[in-house]
Amino acid sequence: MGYRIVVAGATGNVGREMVNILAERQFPADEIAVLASSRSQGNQIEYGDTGRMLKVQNIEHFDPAGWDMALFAIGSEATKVYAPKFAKAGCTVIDNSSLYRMDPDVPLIVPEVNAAAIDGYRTKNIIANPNCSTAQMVVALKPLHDAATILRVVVATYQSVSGAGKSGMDELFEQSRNIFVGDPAVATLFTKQIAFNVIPHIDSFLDDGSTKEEWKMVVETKKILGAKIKVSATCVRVPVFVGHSEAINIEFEREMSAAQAKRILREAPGIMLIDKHEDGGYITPIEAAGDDATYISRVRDDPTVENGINLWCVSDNLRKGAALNAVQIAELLGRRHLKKAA
Ligand code: 11C
Repeated sequence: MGYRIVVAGATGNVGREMVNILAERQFPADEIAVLASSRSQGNQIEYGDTGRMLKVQNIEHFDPAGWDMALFAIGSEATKVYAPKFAKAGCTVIDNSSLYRMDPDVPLIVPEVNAAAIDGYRTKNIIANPNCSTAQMVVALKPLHDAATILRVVVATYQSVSGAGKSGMDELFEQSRNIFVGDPAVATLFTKQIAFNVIPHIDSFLDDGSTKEEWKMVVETKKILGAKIKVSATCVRVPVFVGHSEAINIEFEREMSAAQAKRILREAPGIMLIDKHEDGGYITPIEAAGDDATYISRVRDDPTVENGINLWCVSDNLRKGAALNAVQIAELLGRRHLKKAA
């Protein structure tokens, strides 16, 4: 017997990827329900490239009783309404929004990194998926932290417009087209022109001058890897459609060289090390888009500190940063707790 699984927000960027990844990974589902707001009710979504069509149901009228788990990609406001309802009905919510991430009664999970923490899900019957920029970073940090204990991380991100949803992708496309034909590049979603530009601002500003995206990288990394790790982040939006990149500087308590780090990263789960010291011997977001791996390149010693390295980390923000991680959590929940499927 397999699972009865729900994807809520199935018509958005992340929800569509969730449906595709469930199909790609042949998730042991007996039944799949795809939900969205009333606007999309009745639309059809293909289950991966299987040819099987799923009809979109209105989340408002959906009864979650009898469903095993629900992957949520509906944003914090809607999650506030529907997650407690689903969880209470016995359907475990795996939530991609930021709403529950810092709730002490909700585990924040990246399966390659802190799988055992999932056992705490029963209190609320909700599991949180981290922010995309945190997810790929902790995949890279975890094996290094195990080897030499990370003291401090300084990260600058280069985040694609798909992190801001389909409208972010549309804005980059329209502005680029307008610039080529001599029309004004109007900024609606982003605060400044994103085409042929970069914007050092993602999410809202906090009192200390940092942004909420930067704050999330700090507090989520601490929740996943341990409160002692110091993180300083600068998050930047770049004119890339899919794939977030990060330049990461790491300081360790014990000895760690670039050569050691490469040996460790080569064997680590979820990571592909592509690091040739030659033109093009590194990974860029265009090459990571559509892939599951977190790519690491440009690993090198940082001679300005005692035990420090620098590295470049790239991943598909819609996959490992969101949908893939959620499906991996569903698989983990199945294996460790629900144990329904063969
Ligand atoms: C971005 N990282 O690139 C954001 C998107 O907290 O889940 C995901 C926001 C979140 O804009």
